[in-house]
Amino acid sequence: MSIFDKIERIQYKGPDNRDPLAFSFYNPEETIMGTTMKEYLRFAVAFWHTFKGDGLDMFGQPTARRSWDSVKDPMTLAKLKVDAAFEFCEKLSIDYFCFHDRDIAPEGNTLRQTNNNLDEIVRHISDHLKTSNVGILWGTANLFAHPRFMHGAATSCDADVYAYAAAQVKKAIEVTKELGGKNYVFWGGREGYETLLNTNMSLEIENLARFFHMAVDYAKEIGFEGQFLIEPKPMEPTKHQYDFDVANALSFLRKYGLEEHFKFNVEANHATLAGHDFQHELRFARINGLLGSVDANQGDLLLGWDTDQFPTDVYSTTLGMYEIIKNGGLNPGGLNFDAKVRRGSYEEKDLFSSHIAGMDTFALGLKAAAKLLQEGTLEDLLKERYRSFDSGIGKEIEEGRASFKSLEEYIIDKESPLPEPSRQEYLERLVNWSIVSAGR
Ligand code: XUL
Ligand code: CO
Repeated sequence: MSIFDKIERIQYKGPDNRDPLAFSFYNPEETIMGTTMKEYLRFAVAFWHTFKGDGLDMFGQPTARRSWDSVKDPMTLAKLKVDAAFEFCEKLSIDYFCFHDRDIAPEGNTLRQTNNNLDEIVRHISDHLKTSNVGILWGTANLFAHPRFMHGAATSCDADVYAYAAAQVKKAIEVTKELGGKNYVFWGGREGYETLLNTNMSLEIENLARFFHMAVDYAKEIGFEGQFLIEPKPMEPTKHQYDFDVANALSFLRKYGLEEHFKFNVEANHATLAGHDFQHELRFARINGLLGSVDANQGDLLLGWDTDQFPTDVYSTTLGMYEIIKNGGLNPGGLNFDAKVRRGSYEEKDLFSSHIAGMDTFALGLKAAAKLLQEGTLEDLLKERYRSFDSGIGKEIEEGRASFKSLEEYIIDKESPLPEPSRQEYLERLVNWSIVSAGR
């Protein structure tokens, strides 16, 4: 039985293609710098946006028209959406999807009933996994939608809510393991505060660290070998979220002895909300050996909230893929489209063409980044810029042999130094060149 029966399997038609339902740049088996595009990009669909999103916003009603709209029974609907997810991924040649526990199965009256619902849907997913190439990139727990989490989950002021969250994550890790999930994500949706006037910040942060330690211990106990990922975001829905950005979350991980158990899931729109660009967050995670996975989307810089748009800005994906290539790829992570179609793009066809737009934009970004690396000018100029650290006094500094006294002695009678120009405009032109050249 087919759900998207009007859509055929999406084909690659080359750079001149204008068909919204065909790829212009994403050619899965094409090799870029010795690796297939498919392996570099490792795309995933976000179950919540694509199969749960209905176009509802703060000002207006749902707009989406879906073939499952007439199905009312929650469990029948849940199974149908799983069928839809597999068909959707297969038609797009996307090998993974990501889910929150509550995306895939409805809640019951108690956690036990909810877990039973979840188990039934997990069995349904497992049946699909037997015959499909599609798998799970990561699972996670929704600890932000239900009213019980209004003051947070692992940072709640209420110990029963904390216990509920722990039990929920325990189950979500089990389920992710059962489905062969490659990673498990922690996004601290409401792990922050609205006002410091009622917030015991130190207790909340310490409780969060204890929560993560319990998760690490439990994963070890049940033999879950997937990578744990923290997904930083500075705010929204809270005024301030504790995992503000990669740098902030890294210092938290280090302070509480958690660094070796986690990597980062960097989301483009979260980076810009934190006042960084996408590349900054990727770079900071990468140079610390902690770039694990990516939530591929983009924001609108003029709107300034988490708009979760499909990534169509090639400049940003080029610089993003530059970091990802230098990271040696993302495996076992990938590029999850944590992105939703605009409210006006309400047809099922738009679900396909938006993913194609995102995939093509990342594929072109990958090709452009590879051009930049292979052409080499950027790397050469970078090396050149820091060459004073390759010998003499610079080498002494780099090797930790310098002191304030030795540096003073070295410089005191010299003429004032003048570093070389930055050549930023030329470098930006090189990025333009790489994009144009990759698009040919
Ligand atoms: C919210 C967000 C989440 C996480 C998973 O901004 O990005 O969807 O990716 O909980
Ligand atoms: Co996300």
